[in-house]
Parts: sequence; structure tokens; C-alpha cells
Amino acid sequence: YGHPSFVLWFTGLSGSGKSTIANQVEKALFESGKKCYSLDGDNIRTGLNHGLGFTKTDRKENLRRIAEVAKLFVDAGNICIAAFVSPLIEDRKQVEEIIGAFDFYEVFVDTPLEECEKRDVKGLYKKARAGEIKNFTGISAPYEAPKNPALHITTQNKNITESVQEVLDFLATKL
Ligand code: GGZ
Repeated sequence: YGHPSFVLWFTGLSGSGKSTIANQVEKALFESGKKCYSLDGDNIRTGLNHGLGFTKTDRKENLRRIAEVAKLFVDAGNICIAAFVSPLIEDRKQVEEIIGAFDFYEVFVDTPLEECEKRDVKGLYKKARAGEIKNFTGISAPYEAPKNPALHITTQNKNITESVQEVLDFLATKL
């Protein structure tokens, strides 16, 4: 297909910036002629995974299906960008096993909970603190940071462009 195909898997808290970074990375790849496709909550949880919630079991099934879809996009020659909270090590391991370790790059968007909660772009943390959202990652459900991600981005004291550039620099070593 002219370039390698693989999955770039973003994990991080709600509001960590993973979707924003992922979208800009996709734009840059597209503009340099790469075949790429993004999976995120907007095109997955509303359709294929409509009906799944945020219990441990539902998240596992959510991520399992996403991994299967990502694998199909890789088989079709794409760089598949996935941005999901994917909070548990065991669930990300399952994802890696489905996709195949060789085609899977884990990107940890490391924004401290304190910062995500301060931004609270969608007001979800406030609702989670008030008990209006159950099983909310970081508040009433766990987030297990990756121990050995392919790429670790710390977003504090950095703008989006700088974070995006770190991902593009990483990708340049793979493309
Ligand atoms: C975490 C939740 C929850 C709970 C709704 N916990 O910032 P957002 O809004 O746009 O991203 C979050 C998104 C997480 O969905 P994922 O499919 O990425 O999660 S997982 O990988 O864990 O299956 C948030 C919103 O959905 N949201 N309730 N309880 N995030």
C-alpha cells in the first residue's frame, strides 16, 4: 500500500486531550497522503457499541470490538488511530493480542487527574463527584497507567501542537 499499516492506540483519562491530539495527527497523516482512519467514542459508542455502558464488563466488550474493527482497518492497509480511555492494563493487553503486538503502538496521553478535573470541558467530573455518573474513570473507577507505552506524552505546560509533533516524530521512525 506504500506505507506500513498499524494501530496507534491512545489511552488516557476523560479530558486528557487524547481525542484532540488524535484528530490532529490524523489530519497531518492525511495531508501527507497516508491512508488513515480514526475510531473514537463518537463513531463507535453511538453505533456498533450502542447499548454498552461503563461497567468493567461493558468496557472490556467495548474495547474488544474496537480492537477487532481496528484490525480490519489494518488489514485494509490503513493507519488506524484509536482514542479510548481504555483504563485497564488487562483490557489493553486483550486489545494488543487481538491486533497483534507487531501492529500495535500504545500512546499514553498523560494528563494528571487534577488537570482533567480542573478543565472539565464537558462537566462530567462535576457530575461524577456529585454521584450523577457512576463508574467514572479517575473518580469512581480505576485508571491504570501503561507501564511501558510505545510513546508517553505529558501534556502539562505544552500546547496541542507540541504534543501532536511528538506523535508525528514518533511515527516518522515507523513510516
Ligand atoms: C469514563 C465516561 C463515563 C465513565 C461517560 N467513565 O471525555 P469524553 O466523555 O468524551 O470521553 C469519555 C468517554 C469514554 O468512553 P470510552 O469508550 O473511551 O471508554 S472505555 O475505553 O473505558 O470503554 C467520557 C464519556 O465517554 N464517559 N461515562 N463512567 N468516561
